[in-house]
Order: sequence, then C-alpha cells, then structure tokens
Amino acid sequence: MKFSRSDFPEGFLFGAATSSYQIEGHGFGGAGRTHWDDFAATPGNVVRAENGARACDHYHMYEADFDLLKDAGFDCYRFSTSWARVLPEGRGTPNPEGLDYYDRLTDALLERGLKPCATLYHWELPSALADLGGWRNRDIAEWFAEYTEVIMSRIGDRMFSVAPINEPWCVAWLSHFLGHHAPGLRDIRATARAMHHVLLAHGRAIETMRGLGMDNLGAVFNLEWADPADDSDAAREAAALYDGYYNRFFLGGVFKGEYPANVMEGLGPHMPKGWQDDFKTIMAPVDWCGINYYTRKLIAPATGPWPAHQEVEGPLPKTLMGWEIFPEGLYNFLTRTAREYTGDLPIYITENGLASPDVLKDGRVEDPARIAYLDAHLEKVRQAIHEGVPVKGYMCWSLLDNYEWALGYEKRFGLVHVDFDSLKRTPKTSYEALKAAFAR
Ligand code: PNW
Repeated sequence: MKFSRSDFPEGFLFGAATSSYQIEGHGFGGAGRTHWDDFAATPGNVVRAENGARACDHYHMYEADFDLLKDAGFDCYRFSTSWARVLPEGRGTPNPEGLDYYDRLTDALLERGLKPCATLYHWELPSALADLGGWRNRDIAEWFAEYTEVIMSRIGDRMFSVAPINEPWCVAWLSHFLGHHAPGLRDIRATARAMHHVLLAHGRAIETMRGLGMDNLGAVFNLEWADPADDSDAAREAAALYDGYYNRFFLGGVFKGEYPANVMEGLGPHMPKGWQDDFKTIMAPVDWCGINYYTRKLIAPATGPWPAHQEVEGPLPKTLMGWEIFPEGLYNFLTRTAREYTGDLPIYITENGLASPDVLKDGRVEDPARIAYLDAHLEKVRQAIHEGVPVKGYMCWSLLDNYEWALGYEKRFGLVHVDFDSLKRTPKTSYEALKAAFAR
C-alpha cells in the first residue's frame, strides 16, 4: 500500500466490515427464518439458488476470524446483528441463544482490543414480518424499535458505535423496485413506502437507543455518484433525478428533514399518508454519518414510467461486478456531504472495496487489483481530510469472502479468501499489504 498510519490523523480508525447473513450461517441456534431464505429458495432469484445457511460458518469460527482482524492491526470491526436470531418471529419472545451469541461476540472483540461497530439491520428481515408486509407496513418502525431495545439492552453498553440500518437505498430500491433483492418486488408504490418507512424505523431506533443512554449513533448510506452521459440538459436532469432518489432523498430526510423536490414530483402520489409529519422522528440527531461507496453511473434520459432513465456503459476500468472504478466519486461525496448535509459531524467510510478474480494457488491468493483499488480510494480520503472534511475512519468491505446476495458465492470481496467447502481462511496479499501499512 502507498500509505502508512502517519499519513492519517491521530486516532483515525481502520476497520473491516461484514454482515450477519453474509457470513454467520443461519437457520440454527434458535434463529427464525428470514425473507432471504425464502427469496433464495425461489428459482431464478439467486445464482445457483445459494443461500446463507452455512456461509462462512462465522457463527462457530468468530474467534479465529477476530484473530485475523487483530493480527492485521485493525482498530475496529463493523458487523451486523440478525433480527431473526434475536427475535425469531420478529417480535415477542427473544431467542436466548441468539442474545448469548452476540454477547460472546462482543466480548471476543473487546478482548482483542477491537472496537465493536454494530449495524442492526443488514437486510435479513424475519419472514414472519415479511408476511405482514415488511417495509411496506408502517408498523415496521415499532417492530424495529422493539428489536433495537431487546438487542441493545444486552450489548449496547459495550458498543463503540451503532447504526440502525445498512443502506436505505438498497432496502427500498434494490428490493422493492429493481426486484434484485428480497422480497423481489418491482413496484413504485411499495418502493415509496419502503423509502419512507426505512427512515422512520431508523429514527425510532435512534430514539430507543438514546432512551437506553447510548451514544455514538449514526446512519449508513450507500452513495453512488451519478454523472450525465452527455452534456445535454435532458441527461443532466436524468442524472440529477438519479442522484435525488439514490442519494439525496435519504441524506435529506435524516439531515434536513426534507425530501428533494425533483424526486417528490414523481414519488408524491405513492407516498404513505401523513409522511410530512414524520420528520421529527426521522431527524433524531445522530453523532456521525457513514458512507458506503463503490462506484458511479453514467445516466441518460429514457422514456417510460417514472423514473425512467438509462445507464450508459462508462469508459473506466471495471471490477468483477461491472462497476466502474471511480475514486473521485468518494472525494466528491465526502466534500459534498460535509458541505451540504453534515457540517462538522464525523464521517466514516463504512464500506469500500471490490470483487476481484481471486484464485487460491499454492496456498496464496494474489489480489493486486484490490491493493490498487484501496490505495486509490484512500488517497481520495486523505485529500478530503486535507481539505478539512472530518473523516474519522475507513472500513474495507469485506473481511471475508462471503455470500454476495443474488450473486451467491461467486463474487469475492474479502481481504481473506474463504474456501466454501473446507471453510479454510487464507489471507490474501491485500490483507498482508494492509497489515504492513498499519505497522508503519
Ligand atoms: C453493499 N447496488 O451492497 C452491501 O452493504 C454489502 O452487503 C454488499 O456485499 C456490498 O455492498 C457489495 O455488493 C450493495 O446494486 C449492493 O448498487 C448492491 C448495490 C449497492 C450496494
């Protein structure tokens, strides 16, 4: 890597991120069924119909995985708790085994000097709640508050930081409009409801955790830079609309108590009744802003039902996901978010990384593309810090190769290679490079 610790401010935190469904293994230990188990079981939704039933078996191997974090020299670890492991039916009676598990996991991090950074929802909704309409049902804000209370009453005293929801855009659009993620809907009305309810649930969880006396609470957004495909007014407008419903809707809700006008032109008729009255909850003050950043899109206009647009293939090198590598986008978001939304509030990059063609050969995995990607993005982080943006930490997605949702186990994002037959972990060269940089 091109950097060393001294290139970043004192106290800057380096971490790695994961999520429960993608690594733990599910459907045992008293956990309830989730809508991802249901979604994956329906042919055509997921590559080879793979699911998270075993994944990395992190549930049984977390101690060894945390040794890897510690040995590399990471400061913090971003993980998520599984709603259905804590409350198998989504509400009501908690699962003592699930609570014990997150209790042990927390202590295992602390024993190694790693700061626990929790996310309460990284996408595996309990099936019992999906059956009641899931994110389309306004009651989800109260169900989520109940879950927050149960899990954080147990581990909240030892968290370094907590964010309620991972990536509101994915929860709403990827899952209810594009149909790529559970529950696999393609419905603008469902999407509008999910967009608003996910922010309402975020606010209720923040209020609940404040009630428990907790601090260092944040919100995590996945931001995707949108450039117009050409310099026509129509392309500029299409890119601004994409930016509006992808990025500004969620940032605007939490930090300004408003939704962008260009988005509401099309979304207005589909919004749930009384949405204007919810901003007091949605804006419950947070202590930091998390940004997950991967790529940008080139956007051109198109005809069709709102919000019709086309994604045009860009000229830049792409990752295995087909995502253009565009580190400037991270710089753009860091500076723009601070300037327009968050001011002096600490910003963390809570995910950044790529899928690359990593092959295990003679016990080694060479992933030079990952080293280059991380270097290029960390360079932009330093530039933003230099210009005064209060970036306080950076977390790689991901510690381990894991279940990449609709793409199954095919796409590898880990710093550590996982053989999904033997479950053997092999640190890649990117892991070694980070370890060396952290020690310098
Ligand atoms: C993030 N998109 O998801 C998630 O937080 C992770 O769980 C996931 O493994 C990682 O990025 C890599 O994909 C996203 O289609 C998934 O724009 C898809 C999109 C964005 C983020």
